[in-house]
Amino acid sequence: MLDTKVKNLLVEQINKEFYSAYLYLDIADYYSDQGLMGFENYFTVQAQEERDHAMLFRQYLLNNSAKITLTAVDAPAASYESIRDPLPAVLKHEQYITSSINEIYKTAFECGDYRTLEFLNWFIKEQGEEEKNAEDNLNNYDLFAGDPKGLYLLDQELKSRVYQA
Ligand code: OFO
Repeated sequence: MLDTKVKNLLVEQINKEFYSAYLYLDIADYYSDQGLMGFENYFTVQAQEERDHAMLFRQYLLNNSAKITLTAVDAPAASYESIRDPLPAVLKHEQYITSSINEIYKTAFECGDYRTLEFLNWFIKEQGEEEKNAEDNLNNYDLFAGDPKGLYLLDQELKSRVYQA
């Protein structure tokens, strides 16, 4: 049986992952509105991955006979002034998610809950990739998107991202 603190943090993480999905869908919609369909594709795929993360937390809780009470997912509050704006916001959000997962890890460790640590290992690694991708997108934008041709090529590259379940 899961420790109550660990269980509650895992349930909260379901909400945070669905919020991430919502945030990225909102960003995808913003880019669609700007006519950048590669950026739109990239963040739509990212939203699908976030939904999958939420489902992994849910399944882990169910596998451990935990009772889940879902809570309301906040609306993404951001409005963007420029097409660069979402990119640092994404990096900041992923850093926040990393700290949230680290907090669950720390709590599980303190409880001697090695099963949950094993489950979280995938997410610890995944957050490294999430932050790296967010940094790369921001750096690529700053390096290459300074003129319409560079922005077009970056948009084309982001169009190639495919969702893999
Ligand atoms: Fe679920 O990794 Fe991003 O937020």
